[in-house]
Order: sequence, then C-alpha cells, then structure tokens
Amino acid sequence: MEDREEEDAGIMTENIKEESKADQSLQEDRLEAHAKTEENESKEEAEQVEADLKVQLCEPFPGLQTGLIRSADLFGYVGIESVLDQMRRKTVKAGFEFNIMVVGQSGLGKSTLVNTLFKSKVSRKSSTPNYEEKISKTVRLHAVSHVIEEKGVKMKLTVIDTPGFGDQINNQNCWEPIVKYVNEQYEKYLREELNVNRKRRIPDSRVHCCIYFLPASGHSLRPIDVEFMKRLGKIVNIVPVIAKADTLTVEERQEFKERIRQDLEANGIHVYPQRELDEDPEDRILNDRIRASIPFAVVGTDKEHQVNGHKVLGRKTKWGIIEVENVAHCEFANLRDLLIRSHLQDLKDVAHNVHYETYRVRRLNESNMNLTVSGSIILSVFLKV
Ligand SMILES: Nc1nc2c(ncn2[C@@H]2O[C@H](COP(=O)(O)OP(=O)(O)OP(=O)(O)O)[C@@H](O)[C@H]2O)c(=O)[nH]1
Ligand SMILES: [Mg+2]
Repeated sequence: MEDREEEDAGIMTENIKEESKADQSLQEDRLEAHAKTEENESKEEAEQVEADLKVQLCEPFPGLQTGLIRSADLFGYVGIESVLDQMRRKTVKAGFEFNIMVVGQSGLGKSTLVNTLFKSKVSRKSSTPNYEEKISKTVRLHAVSHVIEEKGVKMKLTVIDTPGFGDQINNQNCWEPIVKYVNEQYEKYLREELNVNRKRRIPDSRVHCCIYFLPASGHSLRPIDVEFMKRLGKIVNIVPVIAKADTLTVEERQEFKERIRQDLEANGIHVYPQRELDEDPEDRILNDRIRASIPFAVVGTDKEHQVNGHKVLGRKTKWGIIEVENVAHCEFANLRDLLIRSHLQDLKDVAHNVHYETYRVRRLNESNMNLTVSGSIILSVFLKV
C-alpha cells in the first residue's frame, strides 16, 4: 500500500515536473515571441524614422536621392561634430541681441525685476535721483541698451520701459503707443531686409519678449489686462507675471494664478509659450509644465542678505527674509530659467518666425495690392490717352 502511494507520489512529481517544464517552455516561447515582436516593432520604428528622415532630407530637391550614413558605417572619423564648435565660436564672436519690454502700472517693480533678472542695473528705478518722477499723461516708451558679458559671451540687452501705462483714470487705448512701437520695429527690420544693399547683420530692435506685470490683487484679470494682452498677444511674445507676490499668501497666490489661467483661456489670450507652436512631443512636455504654472508669482530685489552664512538676493520683512531665488519662496527662478536659461533662443525664434513673419506677409500683401491698384490706374489712364 505504502509502495503504491510512493509510486503515485512519484508519478505526480513527474507529472508536475513535466507540467512545469511545459509551462516553462511555453513561457520561454511567449517571451521569445514577445521579444521578437518588440524587436520587429523597434526595427519598424527605426525604419520609419530613417524613411521620414530621408523624406525630410530629400524634400528641398525632389528627385535628388539622399541616403543616411551613420558614424558606425563611416571608414573613419570625419569631424562633422566640430560644426557645433564652429557655430559656437561664430555666435560668441558676433554676440547676440535680446530685447525685452516691461509693461505694467507704475510702482509694480518692473525695473527692480529686470535688474534682479540680469543681476545688474539695466533698468533705472523711479527712485533714482534725476529721474523724472511726474506721471506723464501718455505712455512714453524708452529703450536702454547694455552689453552684458558672462564667460566670454556678450549679450546686448535692450530694456524697453513703458512708463505711464495704466496710470491714468481713463486708460482707454493706452496700449496703442505700445502696439505702434512693436510694429515700428518690425517695419524697420523689413525695410533693412528689402534694402538692395542690405547689411550682413541687420540690427534687431524687435521686441523678443514682453513681460506683463499683473498687480497682486488676488482677484482676477482687470479689463485693461484683458484688452492689452488680447491685442499684444497677437504681435509679440507675452509672459505675464504676478508682481510683488510677497504680498499674497501661498493659498491666495495659487487661487489667483488659477483664476488668471481661466481668464486667459476664456478670453482667447495667447501667452508664451503657445501650445500650437510646440515643435515636438519633448517640447510639449516641457512647455505644458510651464503653461501649468503661468503666470509666475515673482519677487524682485536689489539687496543681498546673509542667510545661513550665504549671501542671497532677498527682501527683508518683519517675518523673515524672502529669498528671491528660492523656489519655495517665489517663482522668480522659474521666470529667469524660462527667459534666459531655457527659452531665450526660442523667444527670439518665435518673434522672428511667427510674429515678424505675420507682419511681413501682411505688409508685402498690402504693398502688392497697392502696386496692383496703382498699376491698373496707370493702365486705365494710358488706355484713355
Ligand atoms: N514688496 C515688494 N516690493 C517691491 C518688489 N519689487 C520692487 N519693489 C519695490 O517697489 C518700488 C517700486 O519699484 P520699481 O522697480 O521702481 O517699480 P517700477 O514698476 O519700475 O516703477 P515705475 O518705473 O515708476 O513704473 C520700490 O520701492 C521697490 O523696492 C517686490 O517684489 N515686492
Ligand atoms: Mg521703472
């Protein structure tokens, strides 16, 4: 009896072994099939990318065959990558221009913020002696340029200030001088471009970015904010910020930001970075994060304080020091990263490829129409004679 049980147990173990073997081989087969599918998929993907690339490369000259040769297929080092060094050297030598406009009511901390951004006195504060303090009856724009150099890279920074904006009792059409200024710079650039003997490097006075200062009211957008951003958002990159954010509590700040985002959406206002201008999925992920935290609640200062033995830019209050560059205190660092460290070139590209291009197309269409009209008048006069 015992022998029989042992035999049965032996058969069962054998069966289990057989089953687990079969299971294992089935799993192995599955894994192999899965790996093959993955391999095929990635192969297909790679082939697709290569095909796309070939199509892209071929696009400018239909009929011209362009093949892709990877470095692994080359017989030796060619040195193509050094083109990056060449480009870098040329850019460093030429330097570059960046034009930033600040718009907002008087005393919102525009000059202080620009000075904090570039860690220098690039914008004159109204409290500076000799500054004409009286509020003008109209918006007057003035541009001040400085050359900033860091690690051998030179940047000609122009700050366009707009004193008088929103300071009147009746602020109707107070955006007009600003729209006029932006368009005048496009016109200047266009004329230079169309010049027969045009310069190799056309001086660029176009506004690459406009920082719009919202007062930290904690309510929502005011009619003047909506009107300004609606108009300017179509012709220039607008980055709205909540000024003097240290006057709001963290909760008030979050609620205010949320309401502003809703107002922007409801009024169809385009602020930078615009969703429809994202170039690829990577851009979209990065920009979505920025869009989700716009408008940045910022604090500016021109004073340094000692915190834990370190010098930090901050504002001293009764309750402690608000560190401007500390992301736990305010979003100044996010704004600085966007404007200087991650999107400076993109701001310039969008200003050139989207906003200036729209202006250029409109102007050239207008002049073509004028030419056609004057041409037909001349023709009709000629035929009458
Ligand atoms: N609490 C607080 N005060 C600030 C901040 N930024 C600037 N200020 C102060 O606000 C005052 C006005 O700052 P400015 O930078 O001259 O303001 P502005 O917008 O350039 O003013 P106008 O040139 O007159 O249009 C100064 O006393 C600054 O010290 C801030 O983030 N928080
Ligand atoms: Mg100022």
